[in-house]
Amino acid sequence: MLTSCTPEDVAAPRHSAHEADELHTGLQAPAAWISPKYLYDALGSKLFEAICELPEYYPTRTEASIFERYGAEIARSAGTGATLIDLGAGNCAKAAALFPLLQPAQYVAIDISTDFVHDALARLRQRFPQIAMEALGMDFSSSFELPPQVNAGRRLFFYPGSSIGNFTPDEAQGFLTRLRAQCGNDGGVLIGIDLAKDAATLDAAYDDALGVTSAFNLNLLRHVNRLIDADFDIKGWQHRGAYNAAMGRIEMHLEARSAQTVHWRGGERRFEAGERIHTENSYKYQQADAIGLLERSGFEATHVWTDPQSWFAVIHAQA
Ligand code: AVI
Repeated sequence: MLTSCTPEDVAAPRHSAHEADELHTGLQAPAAWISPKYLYDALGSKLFEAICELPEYYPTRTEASIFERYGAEIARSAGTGATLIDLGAGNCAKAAALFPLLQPAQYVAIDISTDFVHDALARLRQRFPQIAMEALGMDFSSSFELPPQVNAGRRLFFYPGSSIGNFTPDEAQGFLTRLRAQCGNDGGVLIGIDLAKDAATLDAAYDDALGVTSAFNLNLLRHVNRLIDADFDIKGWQHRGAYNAAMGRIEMHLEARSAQTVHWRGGERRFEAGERIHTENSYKYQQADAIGLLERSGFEATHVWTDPQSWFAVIHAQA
């Protein structure tokens, strides 16, 4: 449902000086960029939920089919009774589907979209009153300090949906190394990673016929307008999403439909017609490279499960 209006949509702009600096730097760069984290305001999170329902967007349903088919084996490998820490929890649906198998002692849902994750957890508490739960609104991509509300017991990080693909491989290794440091000696990670496949399938997944991914990408400009008082005219931009085979990644860009000058608090920039702002990468891994990435980050990959077409991998890796 895309119709509800949350406080985040109508409240005064909220931003930190760091965010304003980061946005300013990206917008002034010769090849302009905006971090993909700005895709996720309240509406962006709902649009991403809608993307996950699209026939073209295979990752969500392929990953779900792996959990459905191998759930019992996954639970045997990952163990029960851990503190389950869901990174980028969104609507918490993926983790909730695993509760009966993993039986977590505590569930910690972390997401950059604070209101969205708090609302999702409030609903989940009613369904699973026996599980202790915490919602944390934080950006865990650059630093990683878990607050004291997170239990000291064995930690199982849950990082589904191939969100790891939104980092460059170097950033991904840095992130997983920080995660490893939070695992102690007995923790681990259950991670979903999208695998390399034909370009036509990938292109369709990131440029769908209904235009939901286009709306998701363009909504980032709406979010930026709110954060730094920018005057992006949404209708003056178009979505571009396609596989870059040389880089092994999907790239999303926003392309100016005509020459225009955009102003924001503390800066301005002229964009020529056809000029682009790079908004997201989504790396697609070979299975062996995904395992190598985990092992270079200090994990031992204990099990890999894939679908019959080998489009997606779920990996349990131990500290
Ligand atoms: C969240 N992340 C893994 C998604 C992806 O596939 O890279 C974000 C997304 N961007 C466009 N469609 C979905």
